[in-house]
Order: sequence, then structure tokens, then C-alpha cells
Amino acid sequence: MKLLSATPSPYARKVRIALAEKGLRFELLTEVPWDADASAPAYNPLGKIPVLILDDGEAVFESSFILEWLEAKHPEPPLRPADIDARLAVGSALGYLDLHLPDFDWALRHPALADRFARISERPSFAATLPQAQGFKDRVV
Ligand SMILES: N[C@@H](CCC(=O)N[C@@H](CS)C(=O)NCC(=O)O)C(=O)O
Repeated sequence: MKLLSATPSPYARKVRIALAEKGLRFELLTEVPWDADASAPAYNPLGKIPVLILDDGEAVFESSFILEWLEAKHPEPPLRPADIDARLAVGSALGYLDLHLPDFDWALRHPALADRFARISERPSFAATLPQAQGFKDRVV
């Protein structure tokens, strides 16, 4: 499998984390989706990354759908709680609160959850996918 990705992309990051946590081997192809020579449009009519390119050339795109696909095809280890209510506590939502609602301070209100979030953030899959700026090849007007 190959993953078309960009280093600052949160959408690509969640797929990279899922692939790493499931122990699946993949080749990481990094590009800027807005560059003229980006390959994403060849796989995804919307031209967006991430795109998971399967060994037979088929492509899976839309990060949420890629995660659904991975969960269905590679169920072990499961990355989502079976209980739909428990999914509300999954880490990326907490990161969103940190970024957009810092005064809410969810960590102070929910120390056990904060501890869990800190432990998850230390996992190699999270550390290896921290967003990084990427340059454009084409001139941006
Ligand atoms: N709904 C999409 C959003 C993906 C997305 O917006 N990716 C951005 C990079 S972070 C992109 O490829 N943008 C290029 C474009 O819009 O042309 C998903 O979840 O996969």
C-alpha cells in the first residue's frame, strides 16, 4: 500500500496513525496537493490527500472513509471503541478543543482523560506524525 500524504495535513495524519497502530506496512508519498504535478487528482476526483493506493492500483480516499475501510479490512487491533458514546472521547476531538477553545481547559475538568490523552500523544505513531510545514513548488498567487 502507498499513502499520498502531506506533512501538515491533519487528515493524512490520522490515516498515518491508524496504519502505524495497525502495524500495516505502507510507503509514504509526500506531496503538496496544490502543486501542478501533484498525483492526488489521478486517484481522487476532488484532488485531495490523503489517498490510500492499494497494491492492485485501486484508491481509497476521504480520510474518514479510509479509516472505515482500514477498520473493515484490518480489524485488529480495533482503533475505535465499540460503544458509540465512548467514541466522543477519542483523542482528536481533545486536540481540537486545545486549539480552538483553550479557555475551556478540558484537561483541568477531566484529569483522567488528560492523563490518557498524554499517554496516547507519546505513542510512536503520534510522535512520528507531528505536523510539519511544507513548501510549495509552484508560485502561489
Ligand atoms: N474531507 C477530506 C479533506 C482532505 C483535505 O482537505 N485535504 C487537503 C490537505 S489537508 C487537500 O488535499 N487540499 C487540496 C485541495 O483542496 O485542492 C478528507 O477528510 O480526506
